[in-house]
Amino acid sequence: MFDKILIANRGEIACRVIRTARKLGIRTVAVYSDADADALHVSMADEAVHIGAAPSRESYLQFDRVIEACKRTGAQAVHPGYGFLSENSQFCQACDAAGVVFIGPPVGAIEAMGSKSAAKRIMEEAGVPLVPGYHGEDQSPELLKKAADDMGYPVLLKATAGGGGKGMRQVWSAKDFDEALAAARREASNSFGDDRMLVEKYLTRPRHVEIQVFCDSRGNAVYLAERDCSVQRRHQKVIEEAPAPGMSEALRQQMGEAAVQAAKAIDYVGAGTVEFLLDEDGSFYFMEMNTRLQVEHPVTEMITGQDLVEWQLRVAAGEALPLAQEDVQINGHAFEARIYAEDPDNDFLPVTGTLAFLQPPEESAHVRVDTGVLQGDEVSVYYDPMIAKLIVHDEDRDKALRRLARALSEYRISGMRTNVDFLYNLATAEPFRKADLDTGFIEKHRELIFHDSEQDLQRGAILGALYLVLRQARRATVAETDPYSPWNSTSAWRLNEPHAQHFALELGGREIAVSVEQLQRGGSRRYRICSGNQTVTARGELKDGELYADIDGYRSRVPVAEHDGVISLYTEDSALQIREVQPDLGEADDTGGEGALTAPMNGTIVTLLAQAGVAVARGDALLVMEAMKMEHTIRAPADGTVEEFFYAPGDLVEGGAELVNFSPAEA
Ligand code: MV4
Repeated sequence: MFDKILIANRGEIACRVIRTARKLGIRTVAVYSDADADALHVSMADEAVHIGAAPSRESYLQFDRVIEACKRTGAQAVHPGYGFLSENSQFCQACDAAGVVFIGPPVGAIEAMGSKSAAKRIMEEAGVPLVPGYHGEDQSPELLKKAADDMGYPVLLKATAGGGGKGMRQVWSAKDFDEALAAARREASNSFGDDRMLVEKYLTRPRHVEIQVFCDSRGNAVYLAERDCSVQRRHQKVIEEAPAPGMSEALRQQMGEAAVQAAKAIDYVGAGTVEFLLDEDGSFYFMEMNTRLQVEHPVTEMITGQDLVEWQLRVAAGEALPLAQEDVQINGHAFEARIYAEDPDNDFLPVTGTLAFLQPPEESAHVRVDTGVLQGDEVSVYYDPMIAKLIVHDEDRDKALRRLARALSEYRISGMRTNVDFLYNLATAEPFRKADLDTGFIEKHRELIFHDSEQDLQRGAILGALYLVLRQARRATVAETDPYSPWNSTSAWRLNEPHAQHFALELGGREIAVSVEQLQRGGSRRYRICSGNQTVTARGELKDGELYADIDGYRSRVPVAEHDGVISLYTEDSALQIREVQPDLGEADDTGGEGALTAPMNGTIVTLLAQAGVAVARGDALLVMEAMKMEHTIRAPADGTVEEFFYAPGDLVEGGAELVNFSPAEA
């Protein structure tokens, strides 16, 4: 076994490999870019070598520097993780030439699977089932059209040089074929510089089921059950599970043996994944083979009880596979959800920023969190925006799914948008619970999954407004000298009028109006809160970073985090990111000089909500004035202090009159 290995990767997979190496008593060397100098994987490793600037092409893909780092540190082997150099045959060759063991398959296997069409030909010869179709060299339109007519429509045109869903075009009838072929060729030529096509029978509701295979250098090969990865968005896996729902032992054996056959056809060694399309009638067809450890390998680990990185290390060191096929056991069910810094309301575009608040669910025998980041870390533009993989296991699918939903509801992240709510909606969607899976799942159930209903938003706004008035009250109390002084009143009380505060809250990409009326002062404050068509009676308390809310008698404890003006409320079924919409006070120079705030129009001062000389936060209500039968809350434009109020409650003010002398906090 190795004494020292180098991990040529970063993030969660680097941390994950280091954990197993440490378990086996193997010393570890990390490599890092400028952007990862303080990254978790660097601090976890025994040694670390800087290999270049932040962009991957200037660091993690610089395989000469990686090999140089192996030589410099005496690392005997290199684990490539996934992505980066993990399927780079040149890197594999360079390792061989340098006498560094590449923890993965031989270079010939990587090359054989590098071309989708070459891979299909190899599998065909090995007797691995392929989707009925044509993938020959003769590319004449007449021959391709005849192949399509013979197999029957719909068919799928796939660019030979394509992959990952790129360069695919459905053709539903013979009359559309010629035009579709011409268009697919133009697209393939533009995208890949290669317009060769293959034609396949189009499977209308396939599932993506992949088999984990493992081969050692002594001719042994096993399959470690399967994973269902059908829930994808734009060919990116979102939630994976093992075993595949509804998989019979017979079908598992058939697919497993086909996968082992595929691996043997290319003299495979190490961890590999054979991807199949599983049709509704139980037919399965080879799609591609990945010559690396997959992101989703933990679900296989959870149901088999095996550490696949340990298997990789043992096999790379020349040992035999730890288990024979008859010893492979499957226990229970596992899910993996990929937690990403991305904005579901903005087409899932990656977001960057600081993980201001990061509280994963508590780990246990049932809950595992594979991550490469800690609270306070940056999610940068340079790399995949993965925050973590959340893996759960239990004795059956229903129990495991309940654990997934709960763990997602306990995953608390603020400082940037994430896909956690989207994952929660997915995990709790009835069709997902019923395992009604196919590769079109997300599109088909879009309404269910993206359901920020008006009701949800209003409930979120009500909770947000309760938090804000309680926060106000606490600030006033903290500052109080005389608890009954009108200057400390936060009830917006005024003579002969119901006293209400109005908030405009931004959440779920919408602006929601909420009004809060205090029903009684002092003691345990009660409020009437209205938003849209919902009116509730609420009371609450802020304690130890949590909002104890009682909304119409329903009590809940809601963890809260605030960062950069964003309030994150972690309710049972979602993480609400709420921002108070600031009134447009114009540019700083429109407020009559440094710090002064002016009356937006003629009106009457209703109440002062801050105290001169007491620090306030950006967005805190300073005073309320009434104009044109509307209340206007004047808020702090920044963190700072009210030096002086120029008016008192009841005063009439003209539009444009200076109301407050405000001093922003030191930058
Ligand atoms: C297919 C197919 C239906 N019929 N081939 C998508 C990318 C590549 N992995 C192969 N893909 C597909 N090939 C035939 N003959 C449907 C897909 C497909 C898909 C496959 C697996 C996982 C997700 C997918 C999403 C869309 C389409």
